[in-house]
Amino acid sequence: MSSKQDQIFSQPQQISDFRFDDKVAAVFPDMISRSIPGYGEILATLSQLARRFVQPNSNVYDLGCSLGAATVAMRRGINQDSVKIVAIDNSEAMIRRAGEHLQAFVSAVPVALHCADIRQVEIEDASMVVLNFTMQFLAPEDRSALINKIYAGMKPGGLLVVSEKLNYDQPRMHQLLDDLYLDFKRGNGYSELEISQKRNALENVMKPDTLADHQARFRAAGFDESEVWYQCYRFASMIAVK
Ligand code: GEK
Repeated sequence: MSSKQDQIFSQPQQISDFRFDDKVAAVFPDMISRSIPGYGEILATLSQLARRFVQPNSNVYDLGCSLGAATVAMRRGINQDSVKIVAIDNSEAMIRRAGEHLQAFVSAVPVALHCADIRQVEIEDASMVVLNFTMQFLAPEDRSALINKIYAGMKPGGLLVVSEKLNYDQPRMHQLLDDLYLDFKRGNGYSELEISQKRNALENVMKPDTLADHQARFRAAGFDESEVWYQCYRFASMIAVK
């Protein structure tokens, strides 16, 4: 997916809370691939996981789909009949552009795109559910209810994938992993001004949990098995099976 270069925070500006508006949607593929280590590998692995876990006559959910990159990846891996992907985002700008992106790829698997809040949608007959860097944007007090609802709407053997930025309890480890991450952003061409202005814009909007928080939430919802399958610096992708 090609897109314009992300220069949103390149000039000094009055910083307000980060929003997934039209300006962000227009540069999103560039922004996310330069900001999340392993983003491409994570998408490629979603294809492989979809091939292994998606069941016939089931639904697949991409929650907080942005432009639909995870949907495109999963669609590529699905080899079962009567599967529908439901892709949801509450940013109107993202959903509009996601529709255009999805049309660029041929597939027999239908996709229903909805502009909605993932806290409000029903999850039914799901064999795979993906939250690829979405949960960190929900109010922390709403996260358990979402995972509980997903568990209840999943078929036995269904797979949940949750990718997130993490916090660490040990201050020195947190600082080191954060420093390594900032070097990754510098290496991808972001200036000190861009890095610090984006950080300020995200401060009230993105609230990472620790790995232990995520694991406890999975367990409390009923997932007996969960594991981290990918981690780089402060970014991880976790899987849980019902
Ligand atoms: C990808 N998964 O490319 N309801 C619906 N959508 C929401 C909500 C909510 N309550 N809160 C935030 N979002 C994508 C990347 S981006 C990650 C996901 C990032 C949406 C928000 O509008 C945005 O599109 C997305 O979650 C997070 O694999 O930008 O770091």
